[in-house]
Amino acid sequence: MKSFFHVEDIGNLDVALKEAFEVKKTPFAWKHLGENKTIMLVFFNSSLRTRLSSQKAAINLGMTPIVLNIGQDSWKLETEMGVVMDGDKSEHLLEAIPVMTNYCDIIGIRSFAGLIDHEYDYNETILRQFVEYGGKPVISLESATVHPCQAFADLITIEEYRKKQRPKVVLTWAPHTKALPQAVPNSFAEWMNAADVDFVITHPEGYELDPRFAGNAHIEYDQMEALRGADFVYAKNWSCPGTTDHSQYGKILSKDMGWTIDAQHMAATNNAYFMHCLPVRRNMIVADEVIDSPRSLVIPEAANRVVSIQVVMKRMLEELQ
Ligand code: AN0
Ligand code: CP
Repeated sequence: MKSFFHVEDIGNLDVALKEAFEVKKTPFAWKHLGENKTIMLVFFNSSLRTRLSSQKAAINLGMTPIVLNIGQDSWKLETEMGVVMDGDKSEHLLEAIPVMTNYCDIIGIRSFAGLIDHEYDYNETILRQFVEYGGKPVISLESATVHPCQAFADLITIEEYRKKQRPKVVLTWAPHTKALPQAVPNSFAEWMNAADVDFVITHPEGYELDPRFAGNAHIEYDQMEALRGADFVYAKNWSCPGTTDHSQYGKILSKDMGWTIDAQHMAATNNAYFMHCLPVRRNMIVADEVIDSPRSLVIPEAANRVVSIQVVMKRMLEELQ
């Protein structure tokens, strides 16, 4: 695996899930793979789960993680091409990338969408430079349009808790005070479309995800209708993807608190499990009564973040042997 951005990068999902459960059962069985190997984890943005789960997974595999927080520990990096660097950015990505990749065998990068320029974000302009100029395997730790480690962990969680062969999984938009990226819903949709589930997306009009990710998923604008009979409810806020009108990209079109997942919403489901990638704003995205209920999977879901990224690192290390 040269890079990990999309569901295709992991290959057959049944094989990947089987491997995930082996990794979960015996996390230290591949400790030899990481001997004398280093992973660089570069964060342009905040993180709790991703930074900790990726360090833990690397340690489980016998690999040494180095974490760099851009702009705090490092120089501020210029990411635009051809600019006169007379501002507060001391170093350009063009030098920083090959320097960083010289010090490691695998590199993971967190770089959120700027939510200003649709084309810049949807071309994955920053991560593509790491692929192009770094020459080392690249893992997206949430980049402009995708969060594959999260979506893989979500799939593992659904596989663990499903009671039927083909569960109904509903991705629902929920309100938030800030404009958030589409990376989590994009990847979740991409992975659910590839999995054996009955997948429905619900959101207010204007929040249509890019068709590259939404695929053939059923879109239902009536949230209560979408939730009817659901086995898993996956809540997430995202800002306007600007799919048909790029001028709307990154805007907040609704703060409708009627979309917050509360007990009344869950009553429409088939006693569904509640999922969210975290961090979550309580009583905006989800009511306390739901996230605190025994049907909430947010903690096991976060625990599976170690498993998903460990499978990815393991496969990359196997190719480096
Ligand atoms: C980020 C997002 O929505 O993409 C990270 C989620 C894993 N969330 C926030 O910034 C709150
Ligand atoms: N779910 C997730 O990626 O969490 P962090 O932003 O804390 O890493």
